[in-house]
Amino acid sequence: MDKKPSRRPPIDSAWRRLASQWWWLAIPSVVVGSLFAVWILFNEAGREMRYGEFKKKLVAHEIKSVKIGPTEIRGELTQKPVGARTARFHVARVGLENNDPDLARLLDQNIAEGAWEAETGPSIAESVVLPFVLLAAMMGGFWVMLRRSGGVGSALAFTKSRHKVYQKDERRITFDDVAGNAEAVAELREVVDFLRTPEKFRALGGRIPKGVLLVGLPGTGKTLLAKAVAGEAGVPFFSLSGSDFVEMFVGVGAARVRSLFAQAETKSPCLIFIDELDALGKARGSGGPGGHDERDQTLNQLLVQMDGFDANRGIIVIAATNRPETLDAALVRPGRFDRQIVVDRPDLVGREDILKVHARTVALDDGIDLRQIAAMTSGFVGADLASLVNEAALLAARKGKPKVSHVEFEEGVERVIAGPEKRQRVIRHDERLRIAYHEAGHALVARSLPGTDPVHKVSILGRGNGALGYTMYRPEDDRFLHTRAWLENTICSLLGGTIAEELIFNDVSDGCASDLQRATQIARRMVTEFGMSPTLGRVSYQTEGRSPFIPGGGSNSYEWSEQTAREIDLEVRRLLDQAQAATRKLLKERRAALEEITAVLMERDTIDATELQAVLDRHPHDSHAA
Ligand code: NHX
Ligand code: ZN
Repeated sequence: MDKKPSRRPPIDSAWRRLASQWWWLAIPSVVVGSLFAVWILFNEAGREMRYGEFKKKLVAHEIKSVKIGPTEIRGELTQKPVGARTARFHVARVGLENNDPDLARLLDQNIAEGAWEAETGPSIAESVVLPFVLLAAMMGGFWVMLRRSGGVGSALAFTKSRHKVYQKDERRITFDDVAGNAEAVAELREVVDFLRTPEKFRALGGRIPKGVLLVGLPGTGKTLLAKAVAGEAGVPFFSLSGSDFVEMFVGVGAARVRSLFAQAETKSPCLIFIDELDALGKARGSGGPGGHDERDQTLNQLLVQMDGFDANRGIIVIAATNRPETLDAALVRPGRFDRQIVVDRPDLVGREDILKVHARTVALDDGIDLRQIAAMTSGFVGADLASLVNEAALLAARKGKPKVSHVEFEEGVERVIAGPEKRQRVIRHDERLRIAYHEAGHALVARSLPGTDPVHKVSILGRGNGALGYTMYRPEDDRFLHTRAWLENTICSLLGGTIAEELIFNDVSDGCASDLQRATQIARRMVTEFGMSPTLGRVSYQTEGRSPFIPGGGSNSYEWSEQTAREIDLEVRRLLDQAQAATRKLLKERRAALEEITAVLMERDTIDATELQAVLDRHPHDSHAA
C-alpha cells in the first residue's frame, strides 16, 4: 500500500549534498594521518645516550651524523648496535653541557663535513601544519565513525530539520489510493474538511483537532493515509520520522522540532506527519541508566510546540505508532494527540480492494480472480500485498510470460510469508478455527441476551496489541448505570468465547485469561460493592478507597470475618458457575448460528453488525429463554 510518490528533491537537499561531499574529505585526512604516523615511527629517536658517552663515541669515530637541536642532539651511529632496532640515538642537552665550547670543534674534527648541522627548532611545517593535519585526520576519522554508526547523519546541518516536504503540485495521493481502510478514512474526512476550510471551522468556534494518532501494525498504510489527507485537502505535507529527532547531541532534536514547526507555520494550512512517534514519545524517564535527556528534551519541545500553536492556524499533526501503550501519557492528553484512529489489518474485502489498487500497474491475466488471492492471504497487511503483487510480476517476467497469472500469485504468497522479516502473518489453520469459534461464541451470546451492549464488529485478524481476535462492542453512549441483568449477561458473553471452544473441541485454550479476569472482576464487584448477592445481602465489602492515613482505614483491618471472606469467594464462584451453565445451554441451543458465524469469520476474517444480524435472522431463537 505504501506506494512511493514521485517526489521532488526535498528543500534541504542542497545541504545534504554538501554534507555528503564533505564526507570525502575524511579519506585524504585519514591517509595523511596514517602517513604522518608512519613517518613518526620511522623517525624513531633510538637509544638514549648520556653526553659523556656521546663525546667518547664521537672521538672514537663511532658516529656518522649529528643534528644539534635546541633541546637534544640526535644522530646516527656508524654501526647499528647488536640487537638494536636502529642505529639512531639521542642525547638530552641539559645543564652545563648545553654550552660546551668543545663541541663544535670535536664535531668538525670527527665527522665528515656536512654530516652535522645545527637545528634552530621545529620548522614551521612541523609546528603549525602537522598538528593541523593531525587534527583534521582525527576529525575525519571521527566523522567516518559517526557515519558508520548511523548516529549523526548530516552533522553539518545539525539543527536543520530533515523532513521531506511534499508540495501541492505533486501527483496527489487521495483517498482513492487508500483501500481496505474504510473506517480510518471515514474518520479522517473530518480532518480534511478542516484543512480545506479552516475559516469555516474558525467561524463556528468549534474545537479543532490538533493531533491525530494513527495506531496500527507496520505496513497497514498509516503513512499512505496521512499523505492522502494532505492530498485530499491540497495542503503541503511535512513528513518525518520520530527517529530523525533523536540524535547524539542533547538539544539537537529539540531544535529540529522548533525548526519544523516554524517552517510549517509559514505554509499553513498544512499537515505535519511524524512516523514512528514512539521513537521520541516513549514515556519520559523510561530510559536506562544515565537517562535519555536528548529524547526527553525533544519530547518536551514537541509538547510545547503542540500547545503553542493556535489550532486555528490550520496546522494538523498526524502521528503514527504501532505501540501506543508505550507513549508518554502527556502526548495523548486533550489538545495533543487526543484522537486515536486504529488502522486494522484488512479483511477479505479490504485485501481484494488493496490488490485492485496495486494491480492497476501490472498486466494481469484475464482469468485472474483477486478475491481468490485475497482469500489466500488472511493476515497480510497492505505492504505485504504490495510485495506480493511485485513478487508475482517478477516471477512472470522471469518465466517470460506476458501477463501475471494465478500460479505466480500462489508462488508469491509463499515468498512473502517466508520473506526477510519474520513477522507473524499467517496463523495455523486449526488455531484460526479456534479463534473463529471463540469470537463467534462471544458475539452470539452477546446478541442473544437482552440488554447487553450491541456487537459492533467481530474479527479474527489480531490487533497490534497481541490479541488474536476480538469482539468489539458499541457501548451505548448514554448509559451510565448498569443493571444486574446487564452485568450478569455481560459475564455470560465474556465466558461465551471459552465455552464455544469447549463445546466444539471438547477442550479449552489458555487464550481466555483476560476474558476470565474481566468476568471475575464483574462478579466480585457485584457481590462486594453493589450488594447484588442474595446470600451476602445488600452490604458493601469494599476495601479500596479508604485512606491509609486515617486510623482504622488501613487495608489490613478487615471489617468482616474470615467466614464472610469465604462466603464472598463462594458467591463469586456461584455467580460465574451460574453464568457458565446459562451460556453453555444457550450455545448448545444456537449451535447452528454459532457454526454459521464461524464460517463467515473463516471466510472473510470479519463480520459487522449487519451481517451478524442477517445470520441470526436465519437462525431465529426465542432470546428471552435464558
Ligand atoms: C496466549 N495469546 O497467551 C496467546 C499467545 C483466545 C482466541 N496463549 O479473548 O487473543 O491468548 O475475545 C486485549 C484483550 C493478548 C489484548 C485481550 C492481548 C488477550 C482475546 C492474550 C482470543 N478475544 N488472547 C479474546 C486472545 C492469547 C491477549 C489482549 C488480549 C483468543 C484472546 C491472547
Ligand atoms: Zn475472548
